[in-house]
Amino acid sequence: MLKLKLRYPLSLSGNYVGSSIGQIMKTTENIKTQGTDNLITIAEQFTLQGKVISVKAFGSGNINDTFLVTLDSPREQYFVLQRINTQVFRQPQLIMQNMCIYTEHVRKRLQHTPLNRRWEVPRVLLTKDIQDHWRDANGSFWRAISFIQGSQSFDTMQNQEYAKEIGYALGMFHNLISDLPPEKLADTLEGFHITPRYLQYYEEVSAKTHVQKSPEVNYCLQFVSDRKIFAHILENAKVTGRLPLRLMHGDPKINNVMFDTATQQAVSVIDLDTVKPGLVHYDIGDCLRSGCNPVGEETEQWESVHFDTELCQGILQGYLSVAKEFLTENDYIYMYDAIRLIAFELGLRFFADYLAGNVYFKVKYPEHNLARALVQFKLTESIESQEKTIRAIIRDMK
Ligand code: GN1
Ligand code: MG
Repeated sequence: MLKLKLRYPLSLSGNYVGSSIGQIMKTTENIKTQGTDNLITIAEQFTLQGKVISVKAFGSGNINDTFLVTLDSPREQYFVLQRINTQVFRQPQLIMQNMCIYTEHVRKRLQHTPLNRRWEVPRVLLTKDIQDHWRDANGSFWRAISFIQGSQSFDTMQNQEYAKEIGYALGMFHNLISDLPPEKLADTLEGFHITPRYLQYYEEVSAKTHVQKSPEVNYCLQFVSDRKIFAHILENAKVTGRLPLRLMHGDPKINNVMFDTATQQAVSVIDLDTVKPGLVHYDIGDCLRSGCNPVGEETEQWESVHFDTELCQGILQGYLSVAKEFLTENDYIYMYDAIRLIAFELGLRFFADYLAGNVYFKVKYPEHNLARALVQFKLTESIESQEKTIRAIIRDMK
């Protein structure tokens, strides 16, 4: 049905600055590429052993700037250097504080009850002055994290075995923090995954923006309009106590799970910036919306986007093999809604950002966020059309 290539010019009334979320501003300044010399100097702040050989752009993050640092040290050959986007994460020191509490908790748990397979937790690397971050002359916030040795991640699901491993990884992540009280961690990103707030932001933005109408834009406008009541489902369940506040990862998409290159087993969950109080359902939804979309979230072929229920079964099987013990009856009841909601929510976030002039997610071209929104909405449609099957998978797995 939607066949247009996204290459027509946009007409916006101006960049939308300020929102009910209160954290969204033009971030171009913040994502300027750094000169290589400069990057080496920054990496050296975190280099306690060896010499920096190279610093290269790494991964496909939409918010922070990430680099892989190569050292000539035999002990630790790589580490990950990141510039935190402080327009999004307004208090980056809270991220570091949370990471330390989280890491310490998991380290103790694993020491007390070792697992019978490899599991790694990324370590915060300190500067020469024993600080967990470094501010450059422009005020940018830099931090370094250990690289999980001999591991790699994937943007799309490889096969059914990987699906089980991705599920296992999220389950293990939740399991290891299920005894850490949620209030021990700070809120690093207020409003994150609160769908009604994204809806409110979207309504504010769309009221102020005159975007050129096209079949794609009309489709998105209608898509959101038809699901306004549904947007409240998880928040209502939270407010009424049907779903408890727990700790969550916040962004357990498929490429945040690291696989051992030799054993092909999941060995770590990375990207800990949004580990904070929330619902595990945000994570379950995010993991499934990214893991069960075989063409990946960056495809421009949104007609071929679909939700693969076999992969869904694999992920849930892996997840429940380690998460069963802390899940309640209500947790199962809301699983289907979580999968549908988080796909919809991400589409809504991309679409709102497109309307706002691409102020939050990094883009490669002006319609990038519209293309991403279409992918998530098509995925949502596919989830909705397979509701019975997905609910049956969840029911049979309890
Ligand atoms: C952002 O930057 P990255 O790629 O780790 C976003 C997630 C989205 C994801 C979609 C803090 O994560 O919520 O699901 O893009 N992170 C934030 O790819 O908004
Ligand atoms: Mg992330």
